[in-house]
Amino acid sequence: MKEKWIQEIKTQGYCRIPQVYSPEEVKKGLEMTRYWYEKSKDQVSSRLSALTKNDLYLWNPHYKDHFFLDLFFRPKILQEIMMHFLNDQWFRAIPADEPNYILQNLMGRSSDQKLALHIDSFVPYHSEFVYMLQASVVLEEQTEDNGCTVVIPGSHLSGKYADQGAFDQAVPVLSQPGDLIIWDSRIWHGTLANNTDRTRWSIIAAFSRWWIKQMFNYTDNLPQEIYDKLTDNQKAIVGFCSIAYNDEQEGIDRKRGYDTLLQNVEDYRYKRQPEVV
Ligand SMILES: O=C(O)CCC(=O)C(=O)O
Ligand SMILES: [Fe+2]
Repeated sequence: MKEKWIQEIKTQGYCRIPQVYSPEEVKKGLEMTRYWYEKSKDQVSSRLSALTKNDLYLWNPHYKDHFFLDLFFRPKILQEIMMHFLNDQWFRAIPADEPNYILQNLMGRSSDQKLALHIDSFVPYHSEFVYMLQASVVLEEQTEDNGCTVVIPGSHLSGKYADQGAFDQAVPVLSQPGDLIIWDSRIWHGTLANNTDRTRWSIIAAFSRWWIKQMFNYTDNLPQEIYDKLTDNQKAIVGFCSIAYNDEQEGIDRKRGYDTLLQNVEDYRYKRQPEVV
C-alpha cells in the first residue's frame, strides 16, 4: 500500500491517506490542541514570518505533551514513507531499517485568512532527491469554506518559487478528521480563507534529512519528562543523533549513534570551562 502513496508524492507532490487515526485519537488531539492553544497563545514572540501572522498557531506542541510527537511516531505508514524519501543511506551509525531523518518543526494550525502559495523547502529545485516533507494530521474536517489546504499538483518539480498567479488553479485538499496529508515541501501550497466561525485544526510536522538546521533548538530545550518517554530512535528523530559537536576533541562525524545519547537534556548544553589566563 505504501507504494501507492510514495508514487503519488513523487508525481503529484502530495497524497491524502484516509483514516490513519481513530476517532478517539482525533478527539484527544483536538481537546489537547484547544487546551494548549488557549494556554500558550499569548506567549508567542512578535518575531514571526510574514506568512504566519494571521492564523491560529500552536507552536511546539511537543514541548507541552508527548502525545503530539506520538501522533507522528505511531503510524507505520508515515514512518515508511518518510524513510523512503528522507533516510540517508550513509548514516551508518543508525541501523539501516530505522529512521535517520529528523523533525524540522511541529505545530498546530487553523486557517483564518487565505494563506498565499509558498514552498517550505527554502529553495526550489528539480530532482528525485527530496529533503523535506510535511505531514498534516487532520483533526477537523477541511472544506473550501473553512480554509482547507490547497496545492498545485506537480509544482514540486517546477524548479521555481511559487507563482501567486497560479492560486486560481490550486486544488483544494478536502479531508476528514483522522486523515493524514503528506506533501513534498517544494510543492506550491497555501490555504483558502476560513469563512466560517469555526476552527479547522490540524497538527503539522515537517521532517527533513538529518543535516538540515531545525526550526527550534529542540536538543537543548525538550522537557526532560518528554525526553524520558522517547526510544533511542525517537530521540534521533528529534535531533539528538545529529547535533554538531562543540569541537574536534569531542567528536567530528555528526552522524552519531545511539551510544552518544545522554541521560539528561541539560547534559547536551555544553559548558565550556573559562580559560584561566
Ligand atoms: O495549514 C495548512 O494546511 C498549510 C499550512 C502551511 O502551509 C504551513 O504552515 O507552512
Ligand atoms: Fe507551508
